[in-house]
Amino acid sequence: MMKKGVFLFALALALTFALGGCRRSAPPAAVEAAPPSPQAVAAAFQKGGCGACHIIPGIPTAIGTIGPDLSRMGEAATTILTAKSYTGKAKTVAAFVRESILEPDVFLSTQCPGGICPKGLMTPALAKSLSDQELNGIVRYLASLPGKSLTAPAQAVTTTVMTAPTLSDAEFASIKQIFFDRCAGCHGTLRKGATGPALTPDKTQPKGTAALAAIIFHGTPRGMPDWGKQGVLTQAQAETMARFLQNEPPVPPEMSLAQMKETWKVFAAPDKRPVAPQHTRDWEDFFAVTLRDAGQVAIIDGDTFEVLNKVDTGYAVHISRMSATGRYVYVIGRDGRATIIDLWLAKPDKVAEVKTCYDARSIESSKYKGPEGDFSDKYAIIGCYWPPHFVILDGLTLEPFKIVSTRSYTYDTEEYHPEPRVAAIVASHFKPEWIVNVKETGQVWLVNYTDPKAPSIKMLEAERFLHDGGWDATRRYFLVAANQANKVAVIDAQESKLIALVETPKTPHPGRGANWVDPQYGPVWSTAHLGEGALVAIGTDPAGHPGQAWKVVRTIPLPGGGSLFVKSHPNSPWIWVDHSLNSDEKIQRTICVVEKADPTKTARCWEVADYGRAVHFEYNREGTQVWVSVWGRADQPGKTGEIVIYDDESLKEVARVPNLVTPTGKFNVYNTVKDLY
Ligand code: DHE
Repeated sequence: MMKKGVFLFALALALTFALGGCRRSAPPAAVEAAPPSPQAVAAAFQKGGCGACHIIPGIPTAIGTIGPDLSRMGEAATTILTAKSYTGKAKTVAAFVRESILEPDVFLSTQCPGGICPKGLMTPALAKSLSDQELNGIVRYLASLPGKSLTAPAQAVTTTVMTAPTLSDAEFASIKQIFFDRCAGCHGTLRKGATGPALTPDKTQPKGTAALAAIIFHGTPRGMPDWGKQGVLTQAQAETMARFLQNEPPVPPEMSLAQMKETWKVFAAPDKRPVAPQHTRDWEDFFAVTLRDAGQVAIIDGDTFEVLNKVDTGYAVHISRMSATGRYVYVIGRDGRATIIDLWLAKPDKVAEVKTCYDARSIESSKYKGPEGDFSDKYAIIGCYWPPHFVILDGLTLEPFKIVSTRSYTYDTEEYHPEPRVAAIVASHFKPEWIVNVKETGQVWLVNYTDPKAPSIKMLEAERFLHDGGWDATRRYFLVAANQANKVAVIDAQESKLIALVETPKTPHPGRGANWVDPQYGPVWSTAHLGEGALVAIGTDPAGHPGQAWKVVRTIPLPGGGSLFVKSHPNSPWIWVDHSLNSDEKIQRTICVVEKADPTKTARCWEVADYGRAVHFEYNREGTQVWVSVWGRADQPGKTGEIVIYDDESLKEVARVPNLVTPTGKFNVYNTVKDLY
């Protein structure tokens, strides 16, 4: 079956820009008798940008996979017209094709990646840029598929448009920053692609401005956010971004140790800090909560739910991690600014900060205490996206002292990569080692910090593109998502080797995952997925359950894809899962629980709020309450976001911490120190 919904979504936008005014109504208009030339039809497809989202036979650049493959459009239309589920007005195949272009939401195809095409994915505005003749040519051609094919002309069209559109200096400067803030995380600063596809000019120019702008504005079912619909980008900005993407990417500057040190500030030297907590609160049950768009981390008391302080940090803090003792919270901003917060102060506050990169996602502390030394709270490590390197710092002051570049060669093809970004980092409990995941080269580096000025590094070959992951319950095995490969790589931290690559559904995204004991298969670790509504359980007990180890032993269906995080706790009967990036407004704020005792299905799913997206979970120390973020919008008073706290036994709401600005990740001190999830 074919999509009505998406096909010309690219096309639609084109027209928005061109002929904003003139509207056509959908069906009747008969296809004119004289068929347009193949050249004209190919040019019309190109003008509408249809190939950005669809595969269209005869159009070499039409290889998009955001919407349905249109190779059998006419045949599919015939089937749909006779189906009871079709409620549109079309009576003929041509009328159906025409309706699907002009009123794409009348019938939603089931053939988008991940299932039914979301409403609004293809905008009727695209068709406005086409003349009647062009539209009719497209309709006639699609209605004839399969069986016909445009030949040579499409090639000619392609070569004529392969030039980059221009931008003014002001446009370039502002859109470059927006790209860095919003897009570089998935596509790479040099746009070579990772979680999102490559956006180099050879890929973007054939799509053209209209189609690119449509994707940027409306998003895709594969996880590209709908920046326009979210109100983050205007139509004009989407169009400027589309032009920017067709030009060569600018290369940002490097950063030296001297430059890092210029940003280094110590607000309270270690010898000026308290030797015991200055309050009587249970600081091991504090939560560090990212207030994303406020550039702050809130420290919230897990017993009383009081917000003890909102500490100014880097922009859009990505994660917080605890020192081995739990006294310090290490925080990393997307802008590469790291902050250390002392929880023993009467009012928990930052004691040092430094910027070691322009773009970063990970930070970790040294956790090893054993025969090789006590490294508790001694060092910190920051993983950077740009420049592509990691930095080792003093654990108490954040003084940076060692930079290690991750630029190297892809694990499989041994090709040089200029931007291998550092994704998740975890600290081993068995050895004085950090496990550093290098996204683009697909390598896992085991970095020994016994002599951190001269760290020894073992480079394991794993898979691309490494993203996020966590320990199994014994903390011997580290499981990390290679999200583009639809795999989870398993590292044995004790033996220092890769032991498995587990096939998963589309685009695994575990956060740190969830550990639990399956009634049938024993100890398992779970991840959900961005690309598919599925929660899987992977066996993690090679000694006790060798037949199940490093295999997906269970796949539990979810209401939809777009999941970012799962969570559990040894004391909990549940596994919790979100759907934050689902394109459906209701599903994106729906969370589900799966019962460990009956893990064949979700036990309950519900909407957490009537606005925003539900994202990320964290337990209190005892594992009796679960905190869920409602991720609102910083510019919508009353709906900026909040945290909802549930009783983990009854699943009843216990409290809300209201009026927080876009809360995302929440990190309980005790659980983060112990890696309980
Ligand atoms: Fe994250 C973890 C990267 C988008 C919230 N995110 C991680 C980690 C990486 C990463 C590498 C693992 C860190 C570790 O364990 O050391 N995230 C990226 C991206 O590159 C991406 C896809 C795009 C981007 O531009 O950043 C991205 N992440 C998001 C979001 O949009 C989220 C929801 C909100 C935000 O901050 O922008 C988000 N990411 C989080 C959170 C974690 C995380 C809350 C930690 C989960 C945990 O429980 O450990």
